[in-house]
Amino acid sequence: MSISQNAPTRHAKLIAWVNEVAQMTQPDSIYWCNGTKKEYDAMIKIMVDGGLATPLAKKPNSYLFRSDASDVARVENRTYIASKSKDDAGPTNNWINPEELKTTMRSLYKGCMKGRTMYVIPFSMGPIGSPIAKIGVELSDSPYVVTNMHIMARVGKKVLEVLGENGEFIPCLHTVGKPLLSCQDDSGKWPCAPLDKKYIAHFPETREIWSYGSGYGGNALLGKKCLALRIASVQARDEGWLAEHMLILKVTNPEGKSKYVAAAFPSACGKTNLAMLVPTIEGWKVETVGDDIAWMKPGKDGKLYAINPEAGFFGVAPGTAMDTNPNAMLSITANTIFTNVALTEDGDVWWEGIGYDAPGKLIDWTGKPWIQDKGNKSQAPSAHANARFTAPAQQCPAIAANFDDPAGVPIDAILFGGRRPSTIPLVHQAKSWNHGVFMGSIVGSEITAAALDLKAGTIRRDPFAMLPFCGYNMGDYFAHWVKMGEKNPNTGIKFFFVNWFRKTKEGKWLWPGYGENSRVLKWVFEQCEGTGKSVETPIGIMPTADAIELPAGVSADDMKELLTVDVEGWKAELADVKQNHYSKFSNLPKALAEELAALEARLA
Ligand code: O2Y
Ligand code: MN
Repeated sequence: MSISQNAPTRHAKLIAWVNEVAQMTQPDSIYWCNGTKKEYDAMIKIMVDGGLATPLAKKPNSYLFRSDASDVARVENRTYIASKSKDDAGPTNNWINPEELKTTMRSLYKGCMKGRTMYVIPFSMGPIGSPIAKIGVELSDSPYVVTNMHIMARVGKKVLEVLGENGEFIPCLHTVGKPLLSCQDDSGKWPCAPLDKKYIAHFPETREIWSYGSGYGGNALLGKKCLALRIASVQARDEGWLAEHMLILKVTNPEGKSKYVAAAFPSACGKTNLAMLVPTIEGWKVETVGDDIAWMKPGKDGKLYAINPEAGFFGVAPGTAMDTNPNAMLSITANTIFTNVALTEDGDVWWEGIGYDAPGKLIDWTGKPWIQDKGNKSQAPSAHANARFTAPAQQCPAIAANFDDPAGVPIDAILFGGRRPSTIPLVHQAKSWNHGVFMGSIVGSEITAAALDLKAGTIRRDPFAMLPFCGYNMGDYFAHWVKMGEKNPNTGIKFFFVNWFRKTKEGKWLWPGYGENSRVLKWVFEQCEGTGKSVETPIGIMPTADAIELPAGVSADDMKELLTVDVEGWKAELADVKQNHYSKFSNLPKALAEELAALEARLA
């Protein structure tokens, strides 16, 4: 099969690769995506006709999908960094020999698209043509992937124009791993391969992504975690920039002055809520630039300029409600893809934590009838814990006007955080760039259901929230951060560590979170301005007792506890960092060992 005549490009390398993959996977046809609404609608029609998508009467141009039970989340134990040397993947990644993996995967890919169409999806991560953006091309046999990529990235003809005849692109190969015999179709069932045949593979040296057997989220929408974090982190190291698992928001004070904040939180810590926060404090405004990923490059003025490489949100549905995240709820009233949520009788969606009772008889995410039984605490949820919505970022009422400015936005502050019931105060600020890098390197959180293969309820270290997403040795990644500080002394960036999840000994939340987090953002803003009320402590710079106005329900004693330096707790924390975390890295940068020693000395 030769495809050069149909290809809407003269990029010889791209055409050759598409040909080569087609020879191997043997699709019935090849379709080059152009990114139009007509194309989106045609893909949806294929899936509605095939029984894979359900139109939602209550949400215009929106559809519900139910995935297979083996295909509900990112699969970290099937995700590989296949660098030539194991050491380059480092102690925290799943390494495999690239040649061995390619041999295994090639035999799986052989004929895997039989009975299906192979879609060629040219996409840009970041505004098309931005000096910070990168181009990828995903080959996939999934129309679900095509429609989600339409929302999550910039797809189509314009991307091929920018790519020209010789432009650089990242090849991303994806299949659901379920070839169809002649005259067979999916019979309304989500196609994928069994768990032990799923592979999410990254080849950092050749900048390639190969994904097999999953049609879900981060495993299949390859522009997101695979390209924008795992491969981009390697490019960023080599090219002197940062590809980070960070939201970006714009805070504006009552006088109209704005600051840009990037923030890294492990999965399931309310990152989307913070990105779309509605402030409770008079006159302050928060706008969304991105909810998950930030690419930051040094500008001519020495500051770091960030873009959100994505064009949409792939947000967790359960827990999203008008009172927790109204902007997310308003972003998903139309033109949205829902996956693994429950369906109401009148054609709407429902999930646990949506803010109102389930209206009558539902169909749960597995396709079975479900009636809410509030008396039954062990009732299986109607929506999967990792059920998702895919919605265009432009639909968010809080989207910043410069969300897709190709030049990016200048970052003033970087926040780290995690779910930490004890020890870590509400907020503290780093004394220097390297102290900030140290803070990022020790991020830890209670884990939840976002990763299929990890036990819920325990705490894991998740440095910079990049543990599942760093495409190379994490010790080298820390060193890259240190080097970025040395090479860019004039960023002006201040680092902060926040913790919305402190509990009393009795297990009561100490801080209300959500919109009230704007009080902490206000202090961050003031610290960047040099007007905040602060005090030096052994762990860093902290707000004075009266620096942050108390929200309703938080007493002065609660605030005192939230801002206490728990010396014994910190000593235990640092002992844990040394023994169970830093000890994994034979290449830990000296600067971080020094930060740790200095903090120990200040606490002694
Ligand atoms: O489970 C998945 O495939 C998606 S995971 C995800 C999606 C959007 C934003 N962040 C994440 C994450 O795990 O960090
Ligand atoms: Mn994420």
